Amino acid sequence: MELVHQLMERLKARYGHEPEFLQAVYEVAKDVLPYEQAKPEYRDARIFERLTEPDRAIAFRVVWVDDQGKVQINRGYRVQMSNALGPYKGGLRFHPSVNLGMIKFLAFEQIFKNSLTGLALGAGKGGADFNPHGRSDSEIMRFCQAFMLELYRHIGRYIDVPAGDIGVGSKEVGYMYGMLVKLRGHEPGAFTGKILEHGGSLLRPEATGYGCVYFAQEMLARQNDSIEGKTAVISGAGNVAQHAAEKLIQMGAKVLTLSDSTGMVHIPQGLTEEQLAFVKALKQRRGTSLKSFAEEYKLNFYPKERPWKVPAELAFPCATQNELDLEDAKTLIKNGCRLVAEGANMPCTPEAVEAFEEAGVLFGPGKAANAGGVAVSGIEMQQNASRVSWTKEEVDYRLRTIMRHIHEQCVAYGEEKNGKINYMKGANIAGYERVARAILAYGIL
Ligand code: NDP
Ligand code: 2IT
Repeated sequence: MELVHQLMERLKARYGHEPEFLQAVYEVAKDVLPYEQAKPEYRDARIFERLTEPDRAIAFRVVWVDDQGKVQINRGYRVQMSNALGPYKGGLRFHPSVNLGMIKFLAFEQIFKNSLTGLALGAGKGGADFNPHGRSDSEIMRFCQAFMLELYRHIGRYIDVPAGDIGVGSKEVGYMYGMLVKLRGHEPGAFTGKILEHGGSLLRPEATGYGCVYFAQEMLARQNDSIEGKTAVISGAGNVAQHAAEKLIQMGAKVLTLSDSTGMVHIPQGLTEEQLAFVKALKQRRGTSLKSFAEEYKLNFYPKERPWKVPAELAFPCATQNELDLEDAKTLIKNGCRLVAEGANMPCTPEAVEAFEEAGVLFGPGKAANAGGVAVSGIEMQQNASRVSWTKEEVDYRLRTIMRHIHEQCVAYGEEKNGKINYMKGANIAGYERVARAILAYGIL
């Protein structure tokens, strides 16, 4: 642990103002550095430490005109973290809290996640401090076009392939990809999360949420248990939360909550498909509140609250980072929670993760549990490369196979002496091992 401490001190001196990045590195370092020590080739090549420094970080100005005719100025980013396994790959986040440190944390997580998929995907992430809440469609279009006027220089199907994340769905991808087509011609493999007509893949919108539930199913199956009949709490009401809810309902679970940046809604009878359709329609417009969903169906809405006080057997944090802390973890454990699968990136604080592990709660870290999204992005790239479109069944089969494979790797690298699986450790080491082999073979670059 001395080694971990020394590395963190070095990084803190340089990046003390990037708390999420330091948190993400620490969570991997505590498992990977001791492992690396036992492998002289990797240790001497300082592979893990090299991975904490991005290949490059691009920051740029985005200027656009709002509906009132006023000039608006935002900051855009693309962090190209590692292309050891393939072109840089990862989403774009549009949220007022975006800064370089946040994008670095997400790009760093992406290294291990993308490696776990087994596909030829490097790691990157980007975004802007643009707040889409309350913006008109034409404002969002102009922002996306202005953003792409700079980003296009840095992306390409063999170089860097962006996709969506918070605040970026298929609509925003359409506007950005449209600008790329205008500037450079068709290159479907240079962007994923596209609509079908632009070369998108069936099931890409569903993939992160569905994959997260498939991963939870694998964790339960190893204990001869299943999702059917279980109660579940979900945070978030966006892409990941909606599709996690959809798959949980299909598998016979009862979804008791959803949440958004304004608060939490409690659904004691369990979310119905009709109610889910209402939420999907509501959230097509960014900046709308779940309060109107609660009003429509006479449900209780709790402003500013998160779902973790509602007793449930399964928990799926699917909104944002650090949205579930130690107190929340203790409450969930006290109320009988058996499994937590992270749909979001780093939604649980390190203290919460530790509490789950100590209490024997099955804990699926985001880099494993939410890898279904980037996996189907990889599958979209495969279809684009061969100019074919696979059926929903074909893509779903591939997604399930990849989630099962990720689970197997977590088990292989994360089994403790007592037979329990430390999924975080398993995901960190399995993800690292594949990247390390690739980097070592390139030589010192
Ligand atoms: P969306 O923008 O579709 O939805 C995000 C949801 O989280 C919204 O309900 C939003 O509230 C809520 N939210 C966002 N920020 C905050 C905040 N600071 N506090 C409280 N609530 C917040 O994004 P996604 O569903 O795509 O992403 C959710 C998470 O999943 C993120 O962590 C993302 O990195 C991760 N992820 C996404 C993947 C994808 O394929 N999209 C793949 C893998 C991980 P509101 O509705 O009020 O805006
Ligand atoms: O966090 C993530 O894995 C994503 N936002 C999806 C990335 C992608 O390239 O599909």
